[in-house]
Amino acid sequence: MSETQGIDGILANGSVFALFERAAAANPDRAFLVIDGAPLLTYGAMLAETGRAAAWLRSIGVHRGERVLVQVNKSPPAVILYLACLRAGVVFIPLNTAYQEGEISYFLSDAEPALLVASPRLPGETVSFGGTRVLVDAELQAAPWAATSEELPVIRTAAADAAAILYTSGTTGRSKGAVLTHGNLSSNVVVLGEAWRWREDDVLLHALPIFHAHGLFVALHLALLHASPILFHERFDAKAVIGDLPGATVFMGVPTFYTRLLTEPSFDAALCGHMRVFISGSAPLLDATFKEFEARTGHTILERYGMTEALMVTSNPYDGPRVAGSVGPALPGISLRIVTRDGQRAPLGKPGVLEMKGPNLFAGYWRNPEKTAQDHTADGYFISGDIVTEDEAGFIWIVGRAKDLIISGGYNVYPKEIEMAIDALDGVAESAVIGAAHPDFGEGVVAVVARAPGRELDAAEITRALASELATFKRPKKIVIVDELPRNAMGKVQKAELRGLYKNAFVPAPV
Ligand code: MCA
Ligand code: AMP
Repeated sequence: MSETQGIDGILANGSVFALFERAAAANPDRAFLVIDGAPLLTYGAMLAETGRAAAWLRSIGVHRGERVLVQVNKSPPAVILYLACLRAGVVFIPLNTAYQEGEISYFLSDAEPALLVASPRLPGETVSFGGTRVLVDAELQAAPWAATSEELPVIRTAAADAAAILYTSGTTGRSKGAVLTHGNLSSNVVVLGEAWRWREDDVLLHALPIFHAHGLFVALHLALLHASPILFHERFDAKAVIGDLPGATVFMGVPTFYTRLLTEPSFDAALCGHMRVFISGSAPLLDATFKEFEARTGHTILERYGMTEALMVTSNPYDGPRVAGSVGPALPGISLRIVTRDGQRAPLGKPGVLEMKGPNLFAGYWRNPEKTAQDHTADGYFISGDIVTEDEAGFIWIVGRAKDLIISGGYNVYPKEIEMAIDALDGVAESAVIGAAHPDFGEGVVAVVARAPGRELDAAEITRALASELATFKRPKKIVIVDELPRNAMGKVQKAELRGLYKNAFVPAPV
């Protein structure tokens, strides 16, 4: 049966959870989450538990359309909480566990959640925080809905209703919440299931974090859409992944996952013989990684491209050929165009900014109509900020970024945000943050900091000062203190020059 056959009625419910309910109800005895080889929950149990959790949310006063802000480690109860929100029509807002107090205060005031679920080092030690009810992670682990006997049915939502808000930083240095609707999530997962030929007997090895689109909406949703077992890893660990690979058929990761697997001598073709597909995204997959992976395992990694605001946008074909360095053509139903600096459509092979439109496109930035308008064209295309070319076969090649962005290990770091934090420190005149090639993370963050006249600066002290302000992955892995930053005749800081100067900050210079 084609994945789309018969789902029109389900899609009419509006809730993406209705898709998962259909698959789970048809396969109640199939394992849902498997940890260390032990099935923890069946799909039938998942349905019952999310029903109770959704009823519990309502019983504590969290209603449809309200928001739940969540910063907890990846765990089965965290997955149930997410699914319960979808089921109850409550808007789920996951936060990277690396975020620090300074960042979280902002999210709390911006999102105004009805419930905050957080780890104890956060304000969650109290039972309420500025009117927001708080649940600490330890309480979540005890499944507070366990004693609830009622199971809330799947709430009928409109496809245009918000399902989740994902915060993404931006070139202005302030995070903004991308509002993803039930319709966005449903359409994207159905398209991906077909594009990647998901099979009834697939088993997903899931080692991605579940606070970003990749781990939450792509990996988790594809398994849920087909009631496929998930070999559930709380974090990526190359040796643990290798241990579980023989029982899996599908693996998804950021390029760092693949380079780390390749550093393991035991990672070989025999381990991967039964694997159906390895998928990569969130950051550029180097040609060298693609080729080394193929030579070692016989598998060509399937690279795809997406964004928080638009979910998955392009994909290399499942049935090949998968082209190293390209992210493939547009997924079905998604319209792309490439626009040059003067507003014209770029000819084939010529670079321009990628714009996109389709059922995958988010509903706008949370309470930020100005930014929403700024990032869309008059005819409703979203302006990605990625510079791309298209070849004759319709394959997209990402050749640069119009936005000042560093992607480190699959996490986005916006230099502006780091520069603002550094510039606020005593003794700093100004700073410029750039990315440099990094053997593990793809790009690593480098801060070039100019001292104020007559002041001394210490790199270690800057690092310490940033600790409460910035998530670990955003903190510069190298800080260089200088007297002044290079500028052009117009007085603009020359980041290109700095990138050249520090390109070997993390990798040896060629001899
Ligand atoms: C951890 N650290 C990092 C990163 N991760 N630094 C820079 N970049 C990172 N990505 C810090 C740690 O805090 C620690 O700092 C030090 O680096 C070493 O940590 P390590 O133990 O090696 O890290 P890890 O815990 O193994 O994490 C690395 C990781 C992780 C497994 C690659 O970053 C990861 O899971 N990345 C996946 C990101 C992802 O899912 N992106 C999807 C975004 P210290 O030593 O100071 O404590 S969604 C998206 O982009 C779109 C929609 C798309 O297309 O998918
Ligand atoms: P995010 O805001 O976290 O969703 O990150 C989206 C950005 O990640 C895109 O705009 C791209 O710059 C980048 N990205 C995602 N997938 C790929 C890929 N396969 N290759 C290169 N860059 C990618």
